[in-house]
Formats: sequence, C-alpha cells, structure tokens
Amino acid sequence: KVPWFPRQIKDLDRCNMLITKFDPDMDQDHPGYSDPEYRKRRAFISELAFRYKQGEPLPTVEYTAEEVSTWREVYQQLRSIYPSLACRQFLDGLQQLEKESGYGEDRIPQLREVSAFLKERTGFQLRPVAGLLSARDFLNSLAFRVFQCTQYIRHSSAPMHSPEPDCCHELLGHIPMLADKEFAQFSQEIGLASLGASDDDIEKLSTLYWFTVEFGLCKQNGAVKAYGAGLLSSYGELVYALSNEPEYKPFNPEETATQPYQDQTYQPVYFVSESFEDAKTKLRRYSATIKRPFAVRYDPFTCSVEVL
Ligand code: H2B
Ligand code: FE
Repeated sequence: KVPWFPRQIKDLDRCNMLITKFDPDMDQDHPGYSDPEYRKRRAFISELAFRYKQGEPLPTVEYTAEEVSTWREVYQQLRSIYPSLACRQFLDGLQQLEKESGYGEDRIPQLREVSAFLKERTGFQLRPVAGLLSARDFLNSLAFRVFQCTQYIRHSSAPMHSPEPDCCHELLGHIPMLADKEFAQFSQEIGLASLGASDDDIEKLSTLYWFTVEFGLCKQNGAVKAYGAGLLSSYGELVYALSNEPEYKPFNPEETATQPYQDQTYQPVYFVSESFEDAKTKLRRYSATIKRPFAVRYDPFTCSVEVL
C-alpha cells in the first residue's frame, strides 16, 4: 500500500508530524529544559506555526534583546570562519542575502522577507514549523519547493551547537544554499522522490540527506569545504569537521545511504565528494532509482503533483 502523500501545496498543512525527542519540554539534556521562560517563549512561537495555513502571510516574531544577542554571537563567530571553511555556493548566497535581504548580526531576519527573497531567486518559499519534522513530511514538502523553517532560536547558554533545528540552523545553514538554482532544483528532486516512497526508501533518502545537505563536505580548488547546513550553523562542529579529528569517506550514495548516524553530538564520519556538482549528480541519479508503482510530475502552474 502506498503511503498518503500531498498532491497539492495546500496538503502541506497536513505534513506536520513533529519528532519531539530534542524539544525543551521533553529532552532533559536540552539547555532550555530547566528554564521556564525559555519554554514559555518556545510554546508561543510554536503556536504561530501550528496555526499557520498554506498561503497565509508568514508570521513575524518580535525577537527579544536576549534572542538577538544570541543571534549576534552565532552570526559573528560563524561569519568569521565561513570565508575559509564554507563552499563557494554558500558564500555567494550569503553575500546576496546580506546585500538584499537584511542579513547581518544586528537582527534576526524574518521568514517573510527571506521567503520573498528565495521565491524570486529559485522559486522556493518558507513555511513555519514548530520543531524537528518527521523525515517524510520534511522531504515531501521539498517536492513543492517549500522549506519548513523553525522560527525560535537556540538557548542563550549554548550558542555553538544545537541538536534540534532552530532559526540559526535554517537561516544560516540552509537558506544561502537554497538561493542556488541548481541546489534548489536538486532539493525538489529529492522531495519528489520521497512522495509515496516506502518507509525503507524514506530512511535511505533521509540518511543521504543527512550526510549531504546537512553534513556534507566537498572539494573545491584542492581544499575540503563545507556545504552541509548542520555544519554551517554550528561553530563548534564546523571547526571540528574540518580539523583532522573526524574520519572522511568518499561520497557514494549506495554506501552512504546505509551508514548509521547519530544526531546527539558531532559526527564521527563525514562524506567528502569530489566537487559540489559531483554530490548533486550522484544524489540525483540515486533518487531516480527509487522504485514506486507510479511516476510523479510537478506542475508549477497549479503547484500540484500529477500522478502518472
Ligand atoms: N525538520 C526541520 N524543522 N528542519 C530540518 O532541517 C529537518 C527536519 N531536517 N526534519 C530533516 C528532518 C532531515 O534531517 C532528514 C530529512 O531527516
Ligand atoms: Fe536541517
């Protein structure tokens, strides 16, 4: 039996299955677990996402001075090491965002303005989400060029790393890459491959996504650079990933798809592709091999999926 999947962009209102294992109400190791103020704030911002319906204007959040100061710290530290450790596509995207979409250390960009920026660039748009989404719902959204984005910020006591996604992860890690046309195209292809896929294939796709889009490294001009969002949003892990501590393996989808991973702390293993293009080509080829009893085609005029 084929699992349910969204056919129209409106159906994404039903793609909201959260994984709560890292959220501050459930996870005793979360730095916000024993901070009732932080939890209250998180509940407020979650509510905005729960109430959101596709097509509505994106909610804006008035960030507090403390939140902005966490952002500033994250931004300053990461910004200082990006030029030497981030891949070229990321640096290009970030530069455009700084020039045209108000990115900078002094304020947290609003999803609304960032979504408008992306829409013009690559047709991607954002929607708010209250936390870590199930892999299926997250990947299915990409089929519609929709990126589900958290809007809260990590706890001020741990600016260097967060095991759950937060706005630093989305805005600094993912968004600059989604401003790249080819990356956007390939993200949508992964999304389309995930529609109605078996649990087993979702598991493999999400493992591949993990080792590429989240934690991928690639060679550029003879040096290893980061393109994964999990690295580009964590000062601690970015420095570690490009030191000689972790193990590197060459990227190859068949092998990478079955590599076990943990999501509690820094990765012991990273996959390095010969180039950014090489990762894209190989992932594309892999997602085209996923077997389903039907084919899908995206119709950009109606923002819907045709099942063939
Ligand atoms: N949820 C959210 N909110 N942001 C992400 O970046 C994210 C997610 N990544 N759910 C997904 C899972 C990814 O790690 C893969 C597909 O499992
Ligand atoms: Fe992510």
